[in-house]
Amino acid sequence: MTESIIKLNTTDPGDENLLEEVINGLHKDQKELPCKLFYDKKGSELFDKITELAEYYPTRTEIEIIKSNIEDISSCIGENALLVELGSGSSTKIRLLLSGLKKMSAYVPLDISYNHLIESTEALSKDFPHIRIIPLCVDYTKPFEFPDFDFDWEKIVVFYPGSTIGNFHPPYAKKFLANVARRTGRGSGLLIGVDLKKQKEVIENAYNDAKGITADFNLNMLSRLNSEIGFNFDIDKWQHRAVYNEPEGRIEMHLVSLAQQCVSHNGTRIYFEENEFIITEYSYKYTLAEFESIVNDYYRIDGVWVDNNGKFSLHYLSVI
Ligand code: AVJ
Repeated sequence: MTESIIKLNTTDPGDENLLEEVINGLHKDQKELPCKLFYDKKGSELFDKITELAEYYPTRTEIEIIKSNIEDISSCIGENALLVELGSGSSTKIRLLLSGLKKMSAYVPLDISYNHLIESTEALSKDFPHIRIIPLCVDYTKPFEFPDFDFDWEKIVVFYPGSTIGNFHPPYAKKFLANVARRTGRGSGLLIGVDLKKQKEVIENAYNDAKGITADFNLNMLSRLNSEIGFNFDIDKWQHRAVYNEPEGRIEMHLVSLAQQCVSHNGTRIYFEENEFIITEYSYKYTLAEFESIVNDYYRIDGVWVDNNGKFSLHYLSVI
């Protein structure tokens, strides 16, 4: 019998530049806050709830795609892969992969939220005691080091589900995926989920759910600024809004100021007009051709899977 190998030797690196990033964002003409701020423990829990909402089609659809194509996906990935997940999001997807893949070398989830990472990893290790799990608490958009793995693996396969790539402005998405290719090396794989362009109403509903969970998720960012870095946002004076910017092909999440107001931090005051808004997130949608054009300098496309309604896509790319 194989031992359960889960190494909890990762630590919470914190985020030293967060305050600076926040202050800079709030001093721009168009005020903005970084979307990574969504994911504290509460935010990660709210996001888990979002993935189960009737209106939020991406998670459910991607799960469907994985289920219906698990054999093809598995043969793309091959045996003895070191599976690295960027963001340890919905555990349903990774569970499907861990159950469906051929023999694997290890699963390495990377996540910015320490508590979320440890909790989800512990749950996973109970159900997959024979799989080596090595969680790493890092901001994967910044340079970081993999530990020295003292075991064999055939190739690195990066799993980047959920269309999180949509958070990047497309030229930056291209750069980011080029970095992933450079860091993992020729022959490595990238299994990536990408949300597709579609009717405006369908997209907008996904980010304006009837239960108001997405609103709580968006507003949680302000509570977090209050509790963690000493701002004094009056949460009742802010409203969630999500609009699809069709020419740009992106959902925009806004926090709208319901009054003329002022927020302060250590003597720095920031003024907001009534109806002025802070941009908290962009979520870009692609056509298959658009996505292909941002990856084909660095990757060969080995597989593209789409659901029957053409809502969402999953791609297996090999680094060239
Ligand atoms: C995690 C970035 C893929 O853009 O759909 C969900 C985040 N924001 N509802 C998305 C999100 C509001 C989500 N991603």
